[in-house]
Amino acid sequence: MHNRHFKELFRRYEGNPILTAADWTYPANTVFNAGATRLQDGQTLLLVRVEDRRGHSHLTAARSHDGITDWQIDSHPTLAPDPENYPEDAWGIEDSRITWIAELEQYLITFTSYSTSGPLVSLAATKDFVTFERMGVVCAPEDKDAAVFPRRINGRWAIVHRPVSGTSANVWISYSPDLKYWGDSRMALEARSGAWWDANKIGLSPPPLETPEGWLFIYHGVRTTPAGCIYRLGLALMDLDDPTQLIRRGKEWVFAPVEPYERVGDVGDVVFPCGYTHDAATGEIKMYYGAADTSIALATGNSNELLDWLKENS
Ligand code: BMA
Repeated sequence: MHNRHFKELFRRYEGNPILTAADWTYPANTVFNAGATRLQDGQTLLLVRVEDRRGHSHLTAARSHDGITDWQIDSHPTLAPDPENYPEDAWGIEDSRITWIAELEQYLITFTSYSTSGPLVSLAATKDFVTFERMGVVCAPEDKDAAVFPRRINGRWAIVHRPVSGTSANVWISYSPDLKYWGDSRMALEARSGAWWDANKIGLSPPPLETPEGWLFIYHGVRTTPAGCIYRLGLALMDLDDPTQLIRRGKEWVFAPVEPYERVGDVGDVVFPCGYTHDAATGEIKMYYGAADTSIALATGNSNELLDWLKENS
């Protein structure tokens, strides 16, 4: 259902959803909210959140040559909760975000560990998505929606995250000299209030995208309605040298649950991307999003168009 009065910044793949639990190599309730990256061999890798019938999640890799079809799915959990060594994994691990760190020649993966004290942010490193080095808890509960920036900013590593305090949940940035000790935390993007689509609760969706004009944030806003929550996506542009400084923020959402597979599922009315692949030459973004906490769908956009839209709509 397309509304001709609005410019469509993300075009849905006609074969959506691209992955469901029925595609899985072992029993799963749902597959959704996948981190994404393009591997050195050109394949697209999704690190998929797989929820089992206990309600606990783990992460499993799926690889594809075109990033759309013919996914090769690992036959077992690729990164499983490890509550014996990491008690914060007690109720599973969820919602990975993947950042390629050229300086370290490895990927850093943030994910939610669902601890008995609430969700928190864990960090892991990998070179091949086969073996992983767990780097512990980087943000205490309640915190999630985290991603590491792809390079140091003024000599320090930086992470976006979303702490929750009372009824307010805003996007923060913290810094680290060594990827272990994090601090100098500041709020970067504040939820709006009242009737706004992004009132009270927002969070980063995929990792920040570096553009010549600033760090592009695709973030989700959660609107609470008498019928439940609606998860939609908006855009913000942050300063390259100081990503806590907002340059532009879109007024309207740019992507929202519309199609049946986005509106109906275990949690209806949710579009929730945790990753994309970006072609620097053309600007093409393939955005992978969880649909209704049930399946994985694909929508395509262009970073230049997103930046142009922000100029006219912020
Ligand atoms: C958020 C996250 C996501 C989930 C969404 C909708 O808080 O936990 O994993 O997709 O809620 O249920």
